[in-house]
Amino acid sequence: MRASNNINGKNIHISGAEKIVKKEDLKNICACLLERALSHSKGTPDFINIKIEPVKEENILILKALPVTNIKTNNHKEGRQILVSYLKKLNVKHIDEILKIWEQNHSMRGAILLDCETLERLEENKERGIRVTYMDINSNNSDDCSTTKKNHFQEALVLATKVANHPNIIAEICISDDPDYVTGYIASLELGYIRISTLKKYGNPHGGRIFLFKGGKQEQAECIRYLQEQRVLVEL
Ligand code: WAQ
Ligand code: MG
Repeated sequence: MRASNNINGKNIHISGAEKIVKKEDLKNICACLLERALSHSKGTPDFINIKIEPVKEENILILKALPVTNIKTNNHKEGRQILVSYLKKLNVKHIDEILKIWEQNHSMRGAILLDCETLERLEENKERGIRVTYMDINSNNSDDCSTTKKNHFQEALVLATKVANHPNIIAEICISDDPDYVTGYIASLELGYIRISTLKKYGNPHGGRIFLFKGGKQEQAECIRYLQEQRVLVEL
């Protein structure tokens, strides 16, 4: 599902969500997604799109959720230092430049895919970014809307697990674009999901994601395909 608002001719993203469910649960899940689109703190959308596609069970990759580490920080500056320390642990170069690129790009629907050696952005559409799709938690619970209610942490863990499991992704860093959600993370297969309690100032409406890529040209295309198309269910 995706919901947006057209403000002065500009398309502003309000809400989006992905589900992989059994056919018999479709009706209920669609109603839940609609409810989610209509109750976002960013406002009432004037456009909602719910797209439904069949998925073959044998095409679904099942992944184990990344292990989670919680780090308490008192303010966003402290959070930033923690983030940098983990990037150093991963031997990432050009950290200042990477953080600048990450912070200068707001209101994208997707993420920046950055070659962390050349600092080249690899998305075809740089305004939109790469949107990771076709993923969900592996759960049987669809009797109510509990699996479609916005749960920043759980959705991020699903996305981060999918992203980190690509062999050419070194790390992901993320901050919500929700003004009142200041917890962010850095994730990688090696580090797991490192949750940093304060990574931006309360009230700041800017956020975004950046995926750090390392590899050759051919691997780039394969990585983009994986991020956008591989069906993934994540076991918590
Ligand atoms: N694929 C790629 N990028 C995305 C996607 C996606 N499916 N969804 C969102 N983004 C990008 C986009 O640029 C958004 O503006 C930005 O990420 C933030 O999205 O453990 O809520 O949905 O509690 O606001 C972190 C959770 C929450 C921390 C992240 O992101 C925790 C969050 P949001
Ligand atoms: Mg958001």
